[in-house]
Amino acid sequence: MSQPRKPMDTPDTDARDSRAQPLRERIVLADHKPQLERVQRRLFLRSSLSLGALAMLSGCNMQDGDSVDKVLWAMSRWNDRVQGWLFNPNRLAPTYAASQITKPFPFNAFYPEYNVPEIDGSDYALEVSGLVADKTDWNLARLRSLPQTSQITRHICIEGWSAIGEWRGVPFHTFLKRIGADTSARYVGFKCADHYYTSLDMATALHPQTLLTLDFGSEPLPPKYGYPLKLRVPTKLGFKNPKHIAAIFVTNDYPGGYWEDQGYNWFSGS
Ligand SMILES: Nc1nc2c(c(=O)[nH]1)N[C@H]1C(S)=C(S)[C@@H](COP(=O)(O)O)O[C@H]1N2
Ligand SMILES: [Mo]
Repeated sequence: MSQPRKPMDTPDTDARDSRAQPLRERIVLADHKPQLERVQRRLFLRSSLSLGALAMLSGCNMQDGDSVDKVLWAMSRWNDRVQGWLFNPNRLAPTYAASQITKPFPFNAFYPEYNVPEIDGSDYALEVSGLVADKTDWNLARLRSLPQTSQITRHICIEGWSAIGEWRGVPFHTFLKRIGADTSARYVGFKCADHYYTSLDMATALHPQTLLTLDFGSEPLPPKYGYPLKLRVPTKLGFKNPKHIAAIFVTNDYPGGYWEDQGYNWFSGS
């Protein structure tokens, strides 16, 4: 960036002096919306960033021996914030006809299908914690007593496949309101029975199509597709759709995720 302006364009000296601070504190985008909009405009107008700008935006100084990985990871976190501003959280994902459903629907997890967890629905209890008023557990009967809705949407996996499926369950915003979640909090985190974990921004958690899913088609979720409970998030990539959910928590502390912590872009959606 040739003409430095604060805060994204903080002059080089500042960028160097502040390197010890956490990225979050140096790039306080939320508090600098007008400046962010200027940066966005420039990013759209220009097809590429200079190395200096990349260093400044990411908080990494590659001359100091930062790895490309570290820089890209920092850029990815920065990109999350930009995307959060760019995309309207109420934009709907496309829906499809029953005739378009993919059969058989693919299985995916960080382990092979023969290691899918076996969960006994009769003593299942979903834990709820963090910034919520009502922390009582939820068994399956109680989850099924809430209003249910169906959707046919496309699941897109970062590994290069996609498939259309039908899921049924409780709109997640209904559930969050029911447990008295603080919807001004930043994140909703998920812990799964197979030790997978992920998290969503609150806007996506409240999105009208985000579904706390109990059924796949007209049947309870088969084990491989996340029995007894998964979150279907059609506005996000597949890895942000946790299966076998054991616990849900509302928090202001960035919870990360299994793939996110290995460098996948946290926002990963539209
Ligand atoms: N608990 C859990 N949830 C998970 C995963 C996992 O390994 N464990 N993998 C994610 C990924 S990368 C994908 S693509 C989808 C696959 O869901 P499916 O088996 O229903 O197609 O689940 C997501 N949710
Ligand atoms: Mo995936």
